[in-house]
Amino acid sequence: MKTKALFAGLLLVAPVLPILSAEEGQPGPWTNLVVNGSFELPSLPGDIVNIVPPSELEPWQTAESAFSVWPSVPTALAADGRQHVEVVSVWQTVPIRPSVDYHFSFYHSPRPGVDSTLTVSFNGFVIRRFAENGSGLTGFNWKRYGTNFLAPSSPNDSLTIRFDGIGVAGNAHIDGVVLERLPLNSTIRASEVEVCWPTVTAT
Ligand SMILES: [Ca+2]
Repeated sequence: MKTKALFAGLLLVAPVLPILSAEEGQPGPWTNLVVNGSFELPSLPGDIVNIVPPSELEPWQTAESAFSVWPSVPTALAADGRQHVEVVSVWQTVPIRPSVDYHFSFYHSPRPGVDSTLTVSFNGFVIRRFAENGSGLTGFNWKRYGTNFLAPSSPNDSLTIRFDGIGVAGNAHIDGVVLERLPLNSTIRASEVEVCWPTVTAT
């Protein structure tokens, strides 16, 4: 209980504590390093599923010939904004710095009526696999996954975040992909952050 109180106090005073300043040319903490993480660009008209050439969603990439961008409609809302994507293969490479703490999160949902699997990997290593069973769903059932991690100390200045989906008649959907540098000094490690950080979930 004392431990909880300590962390709660840390959160309350965090905004006035000195934090690491952004280094020259580096984005500050809480800047989303993922470009177009909510798939809101390009802004697509109407309430139909849009088949979009990969070049229009760069720097997102896919092994497919197009992205499938879904609109938010009253019966099937997006998790963030008004657009989200169905995953066959979707990835983006972002710059990171070694030995720095980051927070990664995204929303995911089965496609209604479809049973599928969603795999998430960092630089080719699978960090999580989700069973996405949309049987019985008439709309999206969004869940948020979040985790903190310490970037490796070895020289590695980029991180490829990749989503892969497998489904018979469609695949899982993602939205609101975020990678942020945590505004903490190096004496606080990920295990402590995970206890006190209010937005970390594992669903
Ligand atoms: Ca969105």
